[in-house]
Amino acid sequence: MARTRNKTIITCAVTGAIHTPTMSDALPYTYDDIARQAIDAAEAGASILHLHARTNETGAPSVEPNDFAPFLSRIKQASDAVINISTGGSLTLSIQDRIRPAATFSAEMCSMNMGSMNFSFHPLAKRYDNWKFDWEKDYVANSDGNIFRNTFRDIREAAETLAPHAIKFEHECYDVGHLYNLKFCMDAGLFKAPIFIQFVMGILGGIGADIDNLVFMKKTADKLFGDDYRWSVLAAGNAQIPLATTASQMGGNVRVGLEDSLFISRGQLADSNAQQVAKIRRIVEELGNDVATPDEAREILDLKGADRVSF
Ligand code: KMH
Ligand code: ZN
Repeated sequence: MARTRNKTIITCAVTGAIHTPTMSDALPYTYDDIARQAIDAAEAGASILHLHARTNETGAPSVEPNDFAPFLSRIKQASDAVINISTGGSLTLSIQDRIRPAATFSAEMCSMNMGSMNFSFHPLAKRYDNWKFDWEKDYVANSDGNIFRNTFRDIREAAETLAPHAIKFEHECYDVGHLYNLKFCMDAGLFKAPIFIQFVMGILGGIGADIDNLVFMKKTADKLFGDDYRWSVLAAGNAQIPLATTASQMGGNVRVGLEDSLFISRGQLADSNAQQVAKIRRIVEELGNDVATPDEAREILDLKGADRVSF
């Protein structure tokens, strides 16, 4: 373990669906484009690929295993990156529907959202005029009234259903209270150390993306979990690269990808997921850290291995 402790794991969240309407032509939503961008992101240095699926015709969020299968198999053939399947799905779906893809494919990792919140991005509805698909404007505008439901009962149901698959969770914590939810669930025996926490920052409805808040999240996690956790930062929008840089200097790991930010620098849209991965990799390495390979990420996070997935 000591050999890999100073490595930075880069996760790339390739398409998203919960809060990522297709407001950039670079955002992949077809099977082919998701597969191609995921493979390119892995080649650029991402050792974990966090994946959602979309209905190819409409670009709408999908939790149908049939919408995951075409790109999962292609990615697996071309790359040894760890596949992390979202259980976030969409704001309007039940937990039973949302966990179906992770259970069907018995992935090495999947997300686990650690609390209910008004996950909102409604201000975007006023800022954009050109929507690619008909459903997008209403979905975005109505997010001010939607609860992203992740109750303790939901979390227990997801953890118990997925337990036989030995999936490592990316615990998405959008605020300090979610760390306490996670501690409660750990004490109840739902999750095993070492847990992997994603500090999610800058989502409206959750904690803001700034360094004071990151330090507070980290100190709180230290207090609650001691040495029993690994951590990473995902900051939405323009805060993505700056807070990932800070996290990497604090000993944490990083998540980038078009799911969380369509930008490569302030006001400039990214061309691809790989461009964001290459940028954070360059920064991480120039500042003195090494980037973890997929096998190093497996060792650090104690994953079951790519030979034990069902795709
Ligand atoms: N895009 C993140 C802010 C999930 O997929 O379960 C939320 C997310 C949740 O990644
Ligand atoms: Zn996601």
